[in-house]
Amino acid sequence: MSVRFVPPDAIRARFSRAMSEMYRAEVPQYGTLLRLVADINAAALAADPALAARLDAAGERARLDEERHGAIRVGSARELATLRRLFAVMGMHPVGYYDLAVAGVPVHSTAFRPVERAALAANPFRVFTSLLRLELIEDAALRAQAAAILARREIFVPDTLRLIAQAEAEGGLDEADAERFVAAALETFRWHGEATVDIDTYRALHDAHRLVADVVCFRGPHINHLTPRTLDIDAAQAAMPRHGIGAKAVIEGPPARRVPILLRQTSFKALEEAVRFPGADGATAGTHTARFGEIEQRGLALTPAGRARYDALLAQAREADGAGSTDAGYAGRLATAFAAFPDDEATLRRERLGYFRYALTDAGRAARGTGLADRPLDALVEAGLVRADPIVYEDFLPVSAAGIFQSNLGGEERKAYAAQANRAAFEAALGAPVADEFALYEAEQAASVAAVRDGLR
Ligand code: OOG
Ligand code: NI
Repeated sequence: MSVRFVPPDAIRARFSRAMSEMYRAEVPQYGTLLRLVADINAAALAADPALAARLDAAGERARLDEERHGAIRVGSARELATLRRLFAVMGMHPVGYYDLAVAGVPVHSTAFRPVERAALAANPFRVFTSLLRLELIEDAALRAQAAAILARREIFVPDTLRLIAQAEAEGGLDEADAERFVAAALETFRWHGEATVDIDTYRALHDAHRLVADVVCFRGPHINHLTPRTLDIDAAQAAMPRHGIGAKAVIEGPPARRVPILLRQTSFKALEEAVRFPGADGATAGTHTARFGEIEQRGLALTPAGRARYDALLAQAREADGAGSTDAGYAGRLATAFAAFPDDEATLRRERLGYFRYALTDAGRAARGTGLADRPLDALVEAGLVRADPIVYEDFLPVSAAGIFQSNLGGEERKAYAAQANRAAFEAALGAPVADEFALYEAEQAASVAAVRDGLR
């Protein structure tokens, strides 16, 4: 192998930057969000040196300014499977299965993201990727029409397809081809102000579900938001109106806590944008609403036991009086429900509710060879020989994702589709299984424990 390949981490970092620049040019409010989040993060780090030191130690501080996720929606198995290959060139792999039909959104989804710790530290760019479930369109004629429109479109430019195949065959891309690849891949996610269908077709698909129109009526899966990561989402939520940005009513996910867990998210409502619809007698002017902005705060990854407790408490807050999550009392109900969830690291760790990365302290390194290697982990931590740092949650939350979708699909919570989750169908379309996110966190924790024990031996 004589060519020098650009590492996938570097291609991903370039792609993430290029997407961010494109979206900032397309949606100026996104630029405002980026500035707001940068200010809030700088203030949070200055106010909390311990947090800054910990993020430094975990390799998370450097990535913070670059950190964001995006979201796209596609319409066919071929599109999804090709995206899988495209993202693989950049070291992004499908993790997790999210069923959104239960929340009245006719899609199921995965997140393409780096999986190794070093890759996450280099650049954690993730793309939440949804596949339309055409079978959930009730009207058979409309369903067939949507399928026919999707079958005709090509969302990738020829260079993208060629360079994916080349990277697969040769094991990577050299500098010039990596550059070409990023530029070509970007084209798939660009906004098009011109629909591919006439306005009547758009309206019929829109009436089935706004999301169906969004996926079917355009040349490609325009990036619909990019989300920077903040260290203080409550400050971000409060700052949005001051910057002329209308925030959604409630922050999705867990309430504010001393130890952040999982993922909290807020967004601004999707923009109503001018679109031209082609027709026999020339184009018709109309609008489409899809693109928005979002901010997230990430915290401790929970174990299955922790997650089950989270899901139960969230359901309790949402279902009290059947009120859902949009009314004024929700924040209070959420805080009340989560009073039952431990909020200090030691308890979360001892009760195995969250995942931690373990490492020897100086005292621990000094204790090498003193017969402590097989002592219980909790005892080693309490003795100050081992430190435990939270492993950050790198994934998404289906209930939150549904809330984000809904706030951008006209506000109301929609009724669930009767259809079951169908992970097997999703993986068949993807052409690969999705990784189990819990297994990834578990493996990282286990590797850190093994390293600690080795270091003590
Ligand atoms: C994806 C919504 C989900 C998140 O952060 O949970 C999402 C979409 O609107 O396509 O991005
Ligand atoms: Ni998002």
